[in-house]
Order: sequence, then structure tokens, then C-alpha cells
Amino acid sequence: MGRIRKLLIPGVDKKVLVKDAARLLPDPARRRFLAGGASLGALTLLTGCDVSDSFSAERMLKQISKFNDGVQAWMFNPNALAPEFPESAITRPFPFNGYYDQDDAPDIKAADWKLEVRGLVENKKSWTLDELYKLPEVKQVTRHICVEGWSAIGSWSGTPLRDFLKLIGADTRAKYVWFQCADKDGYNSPLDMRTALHPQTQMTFKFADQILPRAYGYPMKIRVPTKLGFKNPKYVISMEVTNDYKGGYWEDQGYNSFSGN
Ligand SMILES: Nc1nc2c(c(=O)[nH]1)N[C@H]1C(S)=C(S)[C@@H](COP(=O)(O)O)O[C@H]1N2
Ligand SMILES: [Mo]
Repeated sequence: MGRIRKLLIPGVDKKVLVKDAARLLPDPARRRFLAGGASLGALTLLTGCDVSDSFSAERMLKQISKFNDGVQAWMFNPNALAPEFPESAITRPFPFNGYYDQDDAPDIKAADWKLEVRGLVENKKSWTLDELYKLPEVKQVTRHICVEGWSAIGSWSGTPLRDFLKLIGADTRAKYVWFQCADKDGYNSPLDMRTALHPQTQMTFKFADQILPRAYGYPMKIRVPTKLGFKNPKYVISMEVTNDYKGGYWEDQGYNSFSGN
């Protein structure tokens, strides 16, 4: 069953909320927030608050009014690291989210799958899962924030995307890395190169130390803890290094492609 959920905040006027939040932010954070498009997504990422009703909107504004310089640095400094958490903070069960029901998620068999590499790279060879599993593994426990109004802490392991880009001889002066996924009606998302090279941006093969379950993107997702959930493509089948803005599933529906810091 198709199920496209829009950003819904019953009883909350999104424009008023964003305006109030901007007013509460001290300069220079306010100027940067406005220059960055002043989106609800940015506020969600900034506060970690799930705005689903007027109560949580109020809580979000309270959070913002308490901000200190440290929090602002995390939000507005592109080199800042997303906060990491202890394993005890992991949300169980971790939520599934897609634009369809979980039963309709791609069901990929390892033997049929290869990661295709395209565009501005020296080595365009496709990668099997066995080859990718041999790459160095790093674990992160970070918060995933969805614009639809929830957040959860998860544990993801895999290889830093920037190391892989180096390995394949990617032209890192290009503007984007564009990911395509196996979803039946297509899903894709462009990632700006600065974020692709961020130390925590990861080609993920495991969730909570186990092979990535189907629900969370088997066999590979891209984990981007400095961006909102929709900028974390699951079931990835190809990556293309490109200077062209190719759009994305949620980006094409009006969500800011930047969506994070
Ligand atoms: N291929 C694909 N990737 C996707 C999506 C999707 O529908 N298809 N949904 C995005 C959104 S909006 C969110 S919040 C996260 C959800 O990831 P999870 O199911 O691991 O919680 O995946 C993102 N990546
Ligand atoms: Mo999301």
C-alpha cells in the first residue's frame, strides 16, 4: 500500500514556529539560521524535539531559548561531529520508516546485488558485498532525526564514505554524491560533497553489530548523522559522483536538500 506522509503538525503553524524560534536564537546563529532557509528540519535537528503537537512545539522553543554557544557550534559548523551516545541509549526497537509498509521494503539477495560506482571516479568497478565487508569498519551510536516528527538513537557500523571515495579515486572537487536505491518506485538522494567527506558519514553494513536487517536498508545504507533521516538512503544500489543536481525523492517534494548542518 502506498503511504506518503507529509510533514504534519496538528495544531501548530509551522511558519509561526520557525519565526518564533528565529527570534529566540541569538546572533550570529539567527542570521545563519535565516540564511540557511530557516526550516523546521533545521530546528528539529538543532533541538532533537519531535514536534507533533503544540506541547512539543513549546518544548522546542524552550530548548532554543536555553541554547548556549556549544550547541550552536554543532548546528552551524559543518565540521562539527554529531553527538555520540553510549550503547545503553539505543532505542529498541529502532523504528522502520519508508514511504511504504515494511512488508513492501526491497528484499535484496546478496548474490544478486552489486554496488555500482559511476561518474567522476577513476575506478568504476562494481563492488560485491564480500568485497565491501573487507573494508575497515567503524561503529557509531548516533541520533537519527526524521522530519516526520520522531527521533531515535541507533548503532551503525561500516566504512567511512570518505575512505571509499579515496579508494575509488573520486574527484572530491565535484559537488555531489548521488545515491540510487532499490525501492520499487525509486528512491534517491543527493549528498553535497562536504557532507560526503564528513568523518561520520558512513557506508553502513551493520545495525547493532548484526548484518543490516532488511528493514533498515540491507545490504547497504548511507548513514549521515549530521543530516535528517531522509538524507540517509537505504537499499543503495549505485553512487554517482557528479556536478549535476539530480534531485531526490523528498527533495523533489519541497524538502530542503541541505537538511542538516
Ligand atoms: N531507500 C530508501 N531510503 C530511505 C527511505 C526510503 O523510503 N527508501 N526513507 C528515509 C527516511 S524519511 C527515513 S526517516 C529513514 C528511516 O530509516 P529506518 O527505517 O532505518 O529508521 O530512511 C530514509 N532512507
Ligand atoms: Mo524521515
